[in-house]
Amino acid sequence: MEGSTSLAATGSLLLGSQVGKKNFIFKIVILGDSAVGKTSMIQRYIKKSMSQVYKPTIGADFHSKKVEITLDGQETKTVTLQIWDTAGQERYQSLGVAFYRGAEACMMVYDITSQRSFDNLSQWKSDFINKAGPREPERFPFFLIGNKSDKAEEGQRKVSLDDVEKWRKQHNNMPYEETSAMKGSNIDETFLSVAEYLLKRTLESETTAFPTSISGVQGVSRPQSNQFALQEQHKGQGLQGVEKKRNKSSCC
Ligand SMILES: Nc1nc2c(ncn2[C@@H]2O[C@H](COP(=O)(O)OP(=O)(O)OP(=O)(O)O)[C@@H](O)[C@H]2O)c(=O)[nH]1
Ligand SMILES: [Mg+2]
Repeated sequence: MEGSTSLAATGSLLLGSQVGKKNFIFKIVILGDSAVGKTSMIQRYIKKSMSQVYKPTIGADFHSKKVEITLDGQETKTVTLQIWDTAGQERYQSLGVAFYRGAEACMMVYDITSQRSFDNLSQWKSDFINKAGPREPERFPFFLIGNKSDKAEEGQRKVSLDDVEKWRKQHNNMPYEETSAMKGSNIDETFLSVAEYLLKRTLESETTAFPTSISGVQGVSRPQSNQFALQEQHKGQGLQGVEKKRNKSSCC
């Protein structure tokens, strides 16, 4: 099942659990300042289209998408992502508790042309931790996304990649990706890497007694902890990948 659901229908969801043998459901919360493109990213991912007219999200919306994932050496698993699109506008912030609870990953989005949206990330993160109350906040999987990468090609990047690198290092080497909901660049890949991470972590925790039975995601060598596995995986692809893209666009 794919699509969007009103909040009224969200009460009885099975979250973060394996249902039967092959169905995994993961709740992912997307947050960040107003107009950074959270809704657009989700629309692009689920519907393969987005609106250029800005319509602020009120409260939150939730969407679901099924993906098939094959980890190295594993049979294909079906994963259902429940993606919670939250409102960036200040006036809805008090609603956060209900929307954040039970999240298994958080995608923190800023707009690469808005310094303010980047400066507010730390506040968004601590607010999420306070409201969602994860058991081990320092190990909770946060992902940093710089959206509107299409504007970098037009020379509109305002947030320096050095600042991004510094910030993510201060935040436990948070994995970083750049996306353009407008062009559809790196959207599917970013959601997929979150889904792969969550699936891998779940499978590993189920087989702790047999630690050699699970290999890394996309060829990543066996991690010491799940979170570090992802960080290592992204270390080589995140900012360096961005750097490559930037060079490419400036050269051609
Ligand atoms: N150029 C460009 N514009 C984008 C991109 N993503 C979103 N936008 C535009 O940015 C505006 C805001 O997008 P939304 O997706 O509604 O932003 P939001 O983060 O959901 O905002 P709130 O719901 O208020 O929190 C819209 O006019 C989009 O068309 C992108 O990748 N590139
Ligand atoms: Mg929105």
